[in-house]
Amino acid sequence: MNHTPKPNEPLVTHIFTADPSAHVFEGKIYIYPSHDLDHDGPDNDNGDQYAMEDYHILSLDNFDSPVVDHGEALHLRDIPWASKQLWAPDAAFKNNTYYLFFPARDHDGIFRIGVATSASPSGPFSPEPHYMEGSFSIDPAVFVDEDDQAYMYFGGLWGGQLEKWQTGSFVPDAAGPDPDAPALGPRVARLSEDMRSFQGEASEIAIVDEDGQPILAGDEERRYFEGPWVHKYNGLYYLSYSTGTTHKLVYAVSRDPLGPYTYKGTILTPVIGWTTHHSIVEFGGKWYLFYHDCSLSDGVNHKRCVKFTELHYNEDGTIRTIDPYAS
Ligand code: FUB
Repeated sequence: MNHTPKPNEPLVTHIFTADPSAHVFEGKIYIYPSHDLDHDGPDNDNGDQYAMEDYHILSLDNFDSPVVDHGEALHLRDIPWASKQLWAPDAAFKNNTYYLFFPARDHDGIFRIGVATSASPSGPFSPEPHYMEGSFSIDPAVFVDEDDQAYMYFGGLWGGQLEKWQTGSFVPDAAGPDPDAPALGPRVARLSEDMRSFQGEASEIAIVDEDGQPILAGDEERRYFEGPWVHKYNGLYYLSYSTGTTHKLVYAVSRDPLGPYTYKGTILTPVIGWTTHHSIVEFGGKWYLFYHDCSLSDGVNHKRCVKFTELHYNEDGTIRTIDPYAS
């Protein structure tokens, strides 16, 4: 079951995995993925097919060592506020504690974001009894800056419900902006020192083109859909994300973690399957992209597999586009 991983091949094959958030903790690579379930239920734009119930954490001592599956780290049954759909998680380390951030639907069917803690990066994680106040939608990604300030980026359209929060409250029937209006941006919140709550309300991030004009909702090649990730390279903040309907991973850069971010280009061309979701991490002086596709299930959207590949910067700080199937 445990083998040495190869670039652009499934990291593990004994379970379906997706949405990898990779971090270097204690000198090893830890991957916090979704754990996709093998079922024949409905597949729709609301994301009902993503019916996940637990998390397994994976680790690698380095890229020449076997992948370890640390087993169940957190289960839906142990999260009092959550009813279903444990979607894309992320993890962070601060205060000598490991934090696992995760979205799930609450008992009213509304996506919220919760936090669980552990003394070990591999868990098991103990959830807080309530979701984080002021949280909504999906796909939390937590970035801890060099000054130790932590930020949570989050939000996703369609099944992720971001459109429904445009007024600041949940409006069940709300649609997205018109195609010629600015696209909805991901949300960002500063996290409190104990990492369990937002410091103030979340704000919307602006993503603009090279002329400073907002990326429009109809610009599906570039507009934000879901799966944010922020990393820092040469003093610049890189916000990368999925374009959803056009199935790309793209990025924008800023000198401020809160934005505005200027759109730059494509990181990953479309993969097999509808969703595309990723993280970027530095290990041993090289940069890596972790992503998923549906190759392990021959293209079933909710049976995905995590992969990795090296990521390269050009001298001007732009990222070279990756075709995951180029030979
Ligand atoms: O895994 C469920 C959802 O699919 C994630 O939250 C999205 O980012 C997409 O990958």
